[in-house]
Amino acid sequence: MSVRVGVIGVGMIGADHVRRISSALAGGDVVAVTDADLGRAQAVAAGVPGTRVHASGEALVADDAVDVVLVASWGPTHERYVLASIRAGKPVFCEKPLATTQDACRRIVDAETGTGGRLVQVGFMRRYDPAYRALKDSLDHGSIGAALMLHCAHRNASVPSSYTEDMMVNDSGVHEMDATRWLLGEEIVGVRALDGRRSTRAPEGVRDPLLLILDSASGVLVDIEVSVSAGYGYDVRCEVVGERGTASLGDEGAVRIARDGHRGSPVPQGWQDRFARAYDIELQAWLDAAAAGRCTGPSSWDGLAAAAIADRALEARRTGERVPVDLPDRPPFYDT
Ligand code: NAD
Ligand code: ISE
Repeated sequence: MSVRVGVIGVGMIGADHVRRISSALAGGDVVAVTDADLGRAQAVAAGVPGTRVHASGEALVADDAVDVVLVASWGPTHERYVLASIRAGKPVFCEKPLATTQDACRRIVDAETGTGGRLVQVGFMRRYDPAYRALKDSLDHGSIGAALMLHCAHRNASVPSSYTEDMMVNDSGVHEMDATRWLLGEEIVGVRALDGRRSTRAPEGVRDPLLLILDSASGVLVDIEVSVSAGYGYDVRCEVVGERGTASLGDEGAVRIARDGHRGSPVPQGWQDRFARAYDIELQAWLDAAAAGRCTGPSSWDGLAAAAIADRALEARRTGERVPVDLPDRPPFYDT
């Protein structure tokens, strides 16, 4: 049986997810879409016969023909659509970030924990990426001993003109905040921020690049470079320094070419190609879980924990100080 999917926000990734569900994955049919730009929604719907266009996200959530909701609109709009889905009792996949502040995530957690079971999966797709999974396996199996430090880089070739400075933290760096918690299996307790020399290619009004330094409950130090106008490509790196060795993300699927006196492999140009398999795997897992009446993967709690780090990182960038990250107790609802 296929679950009937409604998609809110069909910009770059929303349209890609519509294509993915309609032509690459099993067990899901896109039946409805909406977007603040209705022309865009109509264009996407035209590519999937039988898909209806709703005038608002709320109308899409209320549609009886929609079993599950996928939210891929801009971050600040996620909260209202996730809350609407929870109120309607419908499973919802929300692209990261769950919401752009810890307070907004708290409202989602409070609403979800008042229901009979999890409804929300957050789109932290690094957890499904084969290279990240292999890295986590090497840590979990003790191949390099206990982790001491993590060096991460998140480089975008470029970003759209709508990109704001805070997004370096709560839209881009938030991936590494979640990946770090997941890889280490522990919480972050403090964050510092340092600005690098501003790139002449930096978007207007954006101090780019940025270095964040996180420390974990057990004392692991994590540095995260966020660069959003790297130009040469989309480059996501992670190296774990352990007591007995190091482990780094592999170049999953990359071909090495030797020619004309050079040897090397192409750099992905965007998240679309670098994480294509991860998106497939995470959304297939979401569809399979929904068909089985379950909800798995990164939870609202994970969304809240990442937003807590992002909020403090923004404060650290403003103040120049190390800012502690104090998470509230995790509700037992999220134990399984
Ligand atoms: P985008 O600007 O290309 O698309 C966003 C779409 O949302 C636009 O079409 C816009 O018109 C629409 N929209 C804005 N406000 C809306 C509202 N209130 N109701 C309905 N539609 C609305 O942006 P994007 O790059 O596709 O990003 C969308 C979301 O996906 C963001 O949260 C972003 O962080 C996330 N994202 C995740 C990944 C990933 O690697 N997991 C990659 C890209 C984007
Ligand atoms: C975008 O929203 C994503 O999530 C991409 O994966 C990330 O690389 C980019 O910086 C974000 O803006």
